[in-house]
Amino acid sequence: MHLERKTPFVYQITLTPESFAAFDRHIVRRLSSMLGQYRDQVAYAAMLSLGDAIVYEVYEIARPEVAGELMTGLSIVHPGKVGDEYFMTKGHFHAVLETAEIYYCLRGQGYMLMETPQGDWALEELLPGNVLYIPPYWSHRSINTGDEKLVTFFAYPGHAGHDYATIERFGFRKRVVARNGKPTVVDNPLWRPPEER
Ligand code: S6P
Ligand code: ZN
Repeated sequence: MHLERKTPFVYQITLTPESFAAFDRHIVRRLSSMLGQYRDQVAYAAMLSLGDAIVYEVYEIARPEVAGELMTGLSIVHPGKVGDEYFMTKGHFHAVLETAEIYYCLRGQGYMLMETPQGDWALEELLPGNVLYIPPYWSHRSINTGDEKLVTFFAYPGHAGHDYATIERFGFRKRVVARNGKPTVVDNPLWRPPEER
């Protein structure tokens, strides 16, 4: 456990089975925890009836959740689709909106969909070697558009916290779906501008 450590430490993100043992927490998000997040509810129910597939996993190094610390770890989004919509994370704002985050893509291919509380949106590609800087105020959701796992390293301030409720209720302004086999950005009809909420 890294929580109490007061001296520098190293851990590996070589993705060998042994390297995962370094992490303190392993969070597994399955299809059943994504209720209401995918546009095609019929496809969602049909897929869930066949089994509760893993959509993504998070490995974390535990550190005190206070300003001055950094939370780090790996996010792994599995390949797959619900209907024509790619597997993705729930997505969140940081509870302390004035906190940034870094993602470094190690493997796979996909996108980070981002949005501000005012409704500005952005999409950036996640490919091995890409470093994504997410400024304060931008909510974020990783999306796997490839056919292997999308693996990213993340680092964010210890006191950031998470607000999932806003995204659970309205989703993101855009969705990334497959059209003719290619990732395509479409509007999310359930989204509402802040002044209409
Ligand atoms: C946390 C950071 C990541 C995500 C992870 C899963 O601030 O952005 O560790 O937690 O990618 O996504 P989500 O939306 O389920 O937390
Ligand atoms: Zn975050």
